[in-house]
Amino acid sequence: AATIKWWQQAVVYQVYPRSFQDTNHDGIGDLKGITAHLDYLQQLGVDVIWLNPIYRSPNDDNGYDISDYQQIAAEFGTMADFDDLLTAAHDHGIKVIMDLVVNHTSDEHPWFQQSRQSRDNQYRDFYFWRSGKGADQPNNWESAFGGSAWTYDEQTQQYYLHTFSTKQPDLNWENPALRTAIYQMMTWWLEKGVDGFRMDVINQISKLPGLPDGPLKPHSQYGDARVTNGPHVHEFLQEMNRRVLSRFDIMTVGETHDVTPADARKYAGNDRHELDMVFEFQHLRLDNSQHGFGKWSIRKTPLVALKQVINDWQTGLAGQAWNSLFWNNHDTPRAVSRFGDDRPMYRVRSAKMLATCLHLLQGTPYIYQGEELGMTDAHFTDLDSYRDIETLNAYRDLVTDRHLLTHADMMARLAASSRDNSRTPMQWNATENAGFSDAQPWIKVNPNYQQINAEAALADPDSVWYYYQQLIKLRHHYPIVTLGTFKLLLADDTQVFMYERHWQGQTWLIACNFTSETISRPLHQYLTADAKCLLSNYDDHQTDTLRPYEAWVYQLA
Ligand code: ISL
Ligand code: CA
Repeated sequence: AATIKWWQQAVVYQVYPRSFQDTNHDGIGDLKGITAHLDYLQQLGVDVIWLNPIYRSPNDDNGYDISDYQQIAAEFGTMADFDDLLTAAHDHGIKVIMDLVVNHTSDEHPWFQQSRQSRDNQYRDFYFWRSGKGADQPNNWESAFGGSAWTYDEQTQQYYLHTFSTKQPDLNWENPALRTAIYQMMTWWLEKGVDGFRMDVINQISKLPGLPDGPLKPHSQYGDARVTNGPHVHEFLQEMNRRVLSRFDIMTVGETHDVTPADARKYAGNDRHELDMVFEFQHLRLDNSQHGFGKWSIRKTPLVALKQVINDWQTGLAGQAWNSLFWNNHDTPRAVSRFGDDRPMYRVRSAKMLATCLHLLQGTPYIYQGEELGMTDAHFTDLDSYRDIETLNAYRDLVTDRHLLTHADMMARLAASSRDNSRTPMQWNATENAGFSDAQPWIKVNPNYQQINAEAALADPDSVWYYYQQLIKLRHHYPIVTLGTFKLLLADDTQVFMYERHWQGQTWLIACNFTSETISRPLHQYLTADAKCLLSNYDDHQTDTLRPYEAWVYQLA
């Protein structure tokens, strides 16, 4: 029998520190604020927290531009605060994984400061420096956040590569000295006792030698090895595993934005000695990939396509690699607003339905802070409310500079897709600023905090919160949730997501109505006479009728 690895049975809770809890009255969440809520997380039942970057950073991209990997950002606290958090988390039975951002640093990192000094500086080759082609940049690549992926530096009269903002120069992993420096830094954190890493855009660390021209955005063209899933990426990860990861009992999850199940079997295959699992984004791209403005195009995710993608991943990794499961994170809209229905009459019901659907798949589920409350998108209506560099750059590009969209049109698109939708402060209670801070928060609190907050959720046995607690308990109690194989049913049904799990002669049946309609299906034929309902978001059950956003889980045998 397969032994279960701890991270296969774990539920991870993602903390976005900037928006979790402020304790020192500056409107910015901090490490002490996370420590203060460990009881809450323990009560919810999560096993691991993943912290978004907390390192020293000029915050051009909210901490994804790191200027010192071994210092804590001053606004988040001190290294002593971090040590306290780690110890307290472990005392609560909660592990802590860190965000590892090693595709790029900040341009204020000492390595880059050195690198830009002269063409023969010993750190020059830590980054990609190239001469222009005549008056042009070295190649035609565009940055993920708009504009050229190259910035000219007067000092040495060459360009440096940045696949994200100008303040995020890409590191050159071809250089063994760079790799060793990264491994030393990782080892330092692991020796401190952290329990693993979430690796930012880790499938971008190998660039195609020669950095050739091609489609403008090499990082968002699937299969384009100029930047993504490049020729040496597996070699680098196997080396990292050998020199660092394999020496510790940790979990690793790679953020890999353009991968298929076949790619994932390489990054996270059982016998590959690379990573434990990856985040894939195919299921989050179904509502925008077909249209002219990329992520700024809005449509409802078609359920049949969503089921097909999830089926591909569930079956494609079974027995060979391991899935991560998530509906949302700090880069996406919130699950209930995007895949469910955030209107008051359906919010709770649809949030529970989505949780049911996701948590009973095979893989490790990730809960993004506030998801357990059914928090909704910010739906900001004025540009001043936005903070995110991607959002502000896109507005400037599409509205101000190129006049491709009107202000009103763009505001509607931002309200649907901006990364700030999920970055508003955690809603703890109904007091001012949702109990997040007694100073003005760095980004506006969602005004619905009066109704949607942790205190209210904990006082209501029917809340989304208690439903998540039950799902986590199911996972911890029944091995079938971790080990069972997945079988999709009703693949062509446009309204119902239904699947079975099978393990050692046992079968579970999970049914979810993704719509606000009451629908009839002859579901009794899938159930046995003695089937037992383990969980549902309605109190009573009529098996051939699914009410709006109804979800249930039956144990058949
Ligand atoms: O956010 C996105 C688009 O809206 C994604 O394409 C995102 O840029 C990509 O998944 C990489 O994200 C990660 O690295 C970025 C950082 O801005 C994101 O917050 C991080 O999750 C650069 O470090
Ligand atoms: Ca603070």
